Amino acid sequence: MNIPQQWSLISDSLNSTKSVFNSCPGAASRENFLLCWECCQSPSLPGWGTPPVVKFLFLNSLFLPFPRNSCQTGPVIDMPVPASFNDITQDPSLENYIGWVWYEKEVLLPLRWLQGDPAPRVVLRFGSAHYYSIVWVNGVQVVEHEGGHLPFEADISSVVQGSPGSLCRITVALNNTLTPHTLPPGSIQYMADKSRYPKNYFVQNTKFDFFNYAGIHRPVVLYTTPAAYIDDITVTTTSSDSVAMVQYQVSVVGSTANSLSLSLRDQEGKVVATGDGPVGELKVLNPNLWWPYLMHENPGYLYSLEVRMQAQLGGALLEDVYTLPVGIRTVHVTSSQFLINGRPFYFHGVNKHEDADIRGKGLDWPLIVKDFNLLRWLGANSFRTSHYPYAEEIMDLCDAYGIAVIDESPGVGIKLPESFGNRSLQHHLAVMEELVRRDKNRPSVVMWSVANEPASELPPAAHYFKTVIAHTKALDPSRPVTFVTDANYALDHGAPYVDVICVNSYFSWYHDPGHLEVIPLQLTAQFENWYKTYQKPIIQSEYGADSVPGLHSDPPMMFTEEYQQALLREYHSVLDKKRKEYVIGELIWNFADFMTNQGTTRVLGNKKGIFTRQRQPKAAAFVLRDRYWKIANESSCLPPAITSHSLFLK
Ligand code: BDP
Repeated sequence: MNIPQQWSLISDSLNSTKSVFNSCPGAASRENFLLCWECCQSPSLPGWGTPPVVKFLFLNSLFLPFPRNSCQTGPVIDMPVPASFNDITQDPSLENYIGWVWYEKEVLLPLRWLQGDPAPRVVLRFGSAHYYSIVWVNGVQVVEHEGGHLPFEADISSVVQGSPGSLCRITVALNNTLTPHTLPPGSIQYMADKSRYPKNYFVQNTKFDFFNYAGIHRPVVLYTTPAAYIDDITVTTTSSDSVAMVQYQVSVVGSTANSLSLSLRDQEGKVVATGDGPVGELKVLNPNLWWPYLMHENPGYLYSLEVRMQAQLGGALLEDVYTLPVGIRTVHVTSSQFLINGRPFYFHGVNKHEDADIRGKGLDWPLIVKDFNLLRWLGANSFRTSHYPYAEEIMDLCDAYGIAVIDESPGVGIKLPESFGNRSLQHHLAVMEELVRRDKNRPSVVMWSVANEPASELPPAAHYFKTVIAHTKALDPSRPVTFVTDANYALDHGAPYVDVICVNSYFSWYHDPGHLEVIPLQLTAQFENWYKTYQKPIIQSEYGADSVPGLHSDPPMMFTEEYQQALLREYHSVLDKKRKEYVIGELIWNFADFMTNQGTTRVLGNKKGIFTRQRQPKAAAFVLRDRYWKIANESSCLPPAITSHSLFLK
């Protein structure tokens, strides 16, 4: 196979796969392709009990799978990647399956990837897999990774370069079991009562409210780099009226004798600054700043930083090139404001989920683009990645469209006392390292959220959140850090360490159900209590009500579209008063209906979406749309003439 051009194999109008590489320094300017897979359940692995057996065939449009001779035992199920495996078949045991599954795929690598002096470095990269993965290439274990939602990769050069011309077998064992020490945490409960449950019957308990989809959720790619390569780039920016500084740091692996040159281009392709060496500063005169959507007529302005490395290795001259989008912007928090480029920013946005019919949490371009069109229709300028890091492809579009992101870790449902111990803490720190490494250069990321609704009233939460937040700030001093709380303001042990108070409340839903009239009093008290205690700006990070589309009642009753509208309006009347003081944002729960575990309060999932799971608007979407455009119109910098029919294409 001949792949002459970087990206040519898989590029599309959105540069979708290129963007994966952009967020993975060390992977640019390289040949790459997506894989197709088989999956199967497995023999037993240490520490995880005896698993049943399931095999998947890893399907993908770019490469036809090789004949299914790689899995020698057990039944094989065709399985698309990226996708969750749960909703692909008609088998309820796979839908609710907990344990090991195995994916397998054979590919033939281009010969030139396997030869040369020095030969290129061949890397296998997963955008994410849920939750615990072990990967083998030709039977050799190449990487082990704990946790979903974040990428991991392995240098497989030494394994594949020994046998040019033969098939390369990639095998993945994946386990979706959650423990009190994973993120998110969970626990397995064996039902011992033999009169009520079959032998060895168990359930997985979790303290979060979304279906626990599993599988290989994001693209898997193979790519090459030279033997000496750019491993990482860190960029931060500062600016005054007419000058901006872009500080950079580049790390190279595989050679000490190398030279680095950098050039920064504007959107017209003009070089506006150049630099060299691993550390430095680029000066940009009259910069185009990165602004959020609806805060400027040209939101999401991105420069392009090209980093070029040359290295001498064993008599050969090696070159590696990486291109990073760079947005120039600053973020500051005062006691009552969130400032982007020195101007007050009000978050009028949503909470989302990665969730859809059939594909579960699997990456799906049509859905992603549809969601961005809906966000812009709504007049939303921001979202929180509730309750885990979203795909890099989504984050790329946030950078490009100017959607501000509160980037949340998978720290959701940390409720058990043992989940505040040192083992959990160390894992949480490692996850924050992975998240910051992945997203640190993104202008759209304006704040980190380390958790959602932990049991922060427990005393060990103080040390836990102090440590996680301090660690995150040490990794990235340029952004504020928070976690999202639903604890009482007087009892919260984590709140002293956050920069912004993010509070969830469900007045007249979970509390005083049906009593809309209590909202003004209770919400006002909520804001005043938090502000009096901490003098920090506050975001209403969740509020909302379930509604079943098509269900109506007047006067409004719970679960009707009218009740959802009325509840939102009650919240908005208080938010309108408090946003003049110290409330700096409101994020509806939720952008769209999403699947959950089955339960007596869930009718085919959580129905708090203002859009259905199929992305049709409920009545509440129009309430929110009027509101968000009204708020946006208060600033003088709207993009020109936006109508409901505009596609907002850039
Ligand atoms: C909040 C959680 C969110 C839930 C929501 C709800 O943060 O994950 O889905 O409640 O119950 O407390 O709808």
